[in-house]
Amino acid sequence: MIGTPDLLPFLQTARALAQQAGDELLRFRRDHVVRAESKGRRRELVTAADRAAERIVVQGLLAAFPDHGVLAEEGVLTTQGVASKQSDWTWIVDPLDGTTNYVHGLVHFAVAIALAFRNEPVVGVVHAPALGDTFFGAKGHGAFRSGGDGVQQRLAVSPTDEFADALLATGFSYNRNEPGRDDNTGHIRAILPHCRDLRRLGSAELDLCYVAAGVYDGYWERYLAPYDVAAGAVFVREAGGRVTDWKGGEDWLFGEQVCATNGRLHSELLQKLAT
Ligand code: LIP
Repeated sequence: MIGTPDLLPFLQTARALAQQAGDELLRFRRDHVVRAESKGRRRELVTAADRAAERIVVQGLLAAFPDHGVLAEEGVLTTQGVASKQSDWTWIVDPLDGTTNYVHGLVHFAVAIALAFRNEPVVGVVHAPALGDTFFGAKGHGAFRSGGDGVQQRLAVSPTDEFADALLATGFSYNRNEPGRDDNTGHIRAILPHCRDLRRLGSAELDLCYVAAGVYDGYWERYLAPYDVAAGAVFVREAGGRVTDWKGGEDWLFGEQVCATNGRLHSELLQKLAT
């Protein structure tokens, strides 16, 4: 259904590993009291489940693709925040996007795996085990949802073209009270009065999936890391939407500013983010 001879094996491996890691997240939360540790800032959490899921994914990727780099959030088998090797191909892994939701017993959390070719994500999988939803896609071949509700769908962004009709989403970074950091409340004041409504579900990767699926018309957030956005961005582009930084440029993967929309509302959302 999807993929070229080049990208299909990558996608298949990523889907299998995301499934295994997602099963581990569910098993862990069923069998243990989840203890959250702070990653420095008190509100920035990590759990043994993040680490167990990352081990499954990274071990699998290193074994399957020894020539590729792996950049993983928790640094369990690799150095944190650093690709394991220099390569044109880098896997970008968030073993548990939405850790706060996971810790508090909410269902919006996901395993996210992307493959970037020269820093451009070209393959993505976002698996939300508690929802039973898997989003997957590859550049040039579309993006899809295999749903826990039994629905298999090709993703397409919404047709909304009036800002007043838009359901938007955002997030709050862990950077909040640090001096000089933008806590997003100014943007919310600039945007909320002009759109239909706003959501904050707590997983950036799932937020991007919902833009790709036409559920949200747009999404913005600051201070995210590549593993929070790489996979979902593949789907938004394949579904006909736009992903940029806040200036409308390409520095959204490492630039800590992401704006994703159905395309029609992109310039208006960027304008509001600039105010
Ligand atoms: C989190 C997100 C959340 C975002 C946070 C954080 P984590 O990722 O996806 O939506 O607002 O800033 O990055 O820490 O759960 O992997």
